Amino acid sequence: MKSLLKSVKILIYSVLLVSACALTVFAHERIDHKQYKYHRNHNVGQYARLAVRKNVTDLTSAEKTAFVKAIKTLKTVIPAGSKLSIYDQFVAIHIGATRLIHNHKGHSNGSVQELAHENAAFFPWHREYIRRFEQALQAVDPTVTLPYWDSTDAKALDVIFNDDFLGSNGQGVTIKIPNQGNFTGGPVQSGAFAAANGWVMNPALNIDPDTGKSLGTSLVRFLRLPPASNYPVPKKDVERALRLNNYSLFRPALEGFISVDEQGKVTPGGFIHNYIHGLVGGVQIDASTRPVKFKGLGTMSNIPSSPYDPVFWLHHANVDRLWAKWQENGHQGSDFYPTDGQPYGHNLKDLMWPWDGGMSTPKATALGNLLSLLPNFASDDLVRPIDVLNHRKLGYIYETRERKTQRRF
Ligand SMILES: [Cu+2]
Repeated sequence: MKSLLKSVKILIYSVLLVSACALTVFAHERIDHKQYKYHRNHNVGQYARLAVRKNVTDLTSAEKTAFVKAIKTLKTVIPAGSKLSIYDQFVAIHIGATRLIHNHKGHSNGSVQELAHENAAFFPWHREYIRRFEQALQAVDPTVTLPYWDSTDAKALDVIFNDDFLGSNGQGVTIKIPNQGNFTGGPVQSGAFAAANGWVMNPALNIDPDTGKSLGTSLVRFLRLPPASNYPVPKKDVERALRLNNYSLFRPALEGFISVDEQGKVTPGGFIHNYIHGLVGGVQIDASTRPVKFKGLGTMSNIPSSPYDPVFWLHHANVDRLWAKWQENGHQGSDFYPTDGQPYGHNLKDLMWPWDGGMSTPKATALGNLLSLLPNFASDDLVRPIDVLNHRKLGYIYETRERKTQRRF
């Protein structure tokens, strides 16, 4: 397998988010950055190799340690000229993608609200976003790749939420749920992502999307708080979504706004991707309102700032893996992505903010001017959904159970 991979000439695209300034910051850490200066559609010859994303339950303890260490390095390294660490810059980008866009040059449809969720670009935007994060991790430690959290895997929950990896449930807050009992959550207080161990969030980037107010500086989890208490996600739910042939049904089914049964009947709700955000962060239902209101309690369930919980990357690697699986299973290429009819940024050949050459700018948040916190993107750093349809061209693959077995022979 390895020699096969070596012999394959790979077109690797992508430009490191980490700016030249950030690279000088890293220089003293004896990292060869030349290796990571990939350029879109250039054959990078001897440096070409595919990153292999593994199931989190297959990571060795050394791999877990290296992943956590690389994340924590990104959390502390502040590129020259920036107010934020590289990690916090990534959070700011995610928030930017969820904010109202104005200054939308040359497009009448300037009222786009969401560039990364609730519409077609959900998959391509996050594919590009987490790949850049993975490359930032690799600039710290070239051996690190993003693990994925297969949420149908019963074992994964205990592997992830453990003090030897991403830390456990939050503590200190008790929530009484009528007829169901008392449940605990709150700030994470042990492991590498506890505030006491240096995981302190920027309060201006940890925002309640409903009120615009800050949610503070601590990573907060309410693991398995009802109603998002069932784990694992039923395999048949994911398989049913993967059988949908139409992107405009497959996307909302996997993102988790609807479920579609065998007869094609659509039921709204919170499933697969959305459900897992709630299972980690905790959601409460206000049944007194119509429509029923969901209130996110923890970091993962407040979508704009959710990358502050490091499990975000594992969850979205899995979402991306499932999209890749759907694509490889007869839904490949631009025939299976909407060409037009979507809000700007979501069509096949629309540029996706922030890789749009400065065409759009995010609205300020209630807590300040987000623009001043974002990294600079080069005017030729442009990405459209069509550019990311084939994940192998971005330089990575997923290790599946089947591939693992093949390797043994
Ligand atoms: Cu997102």
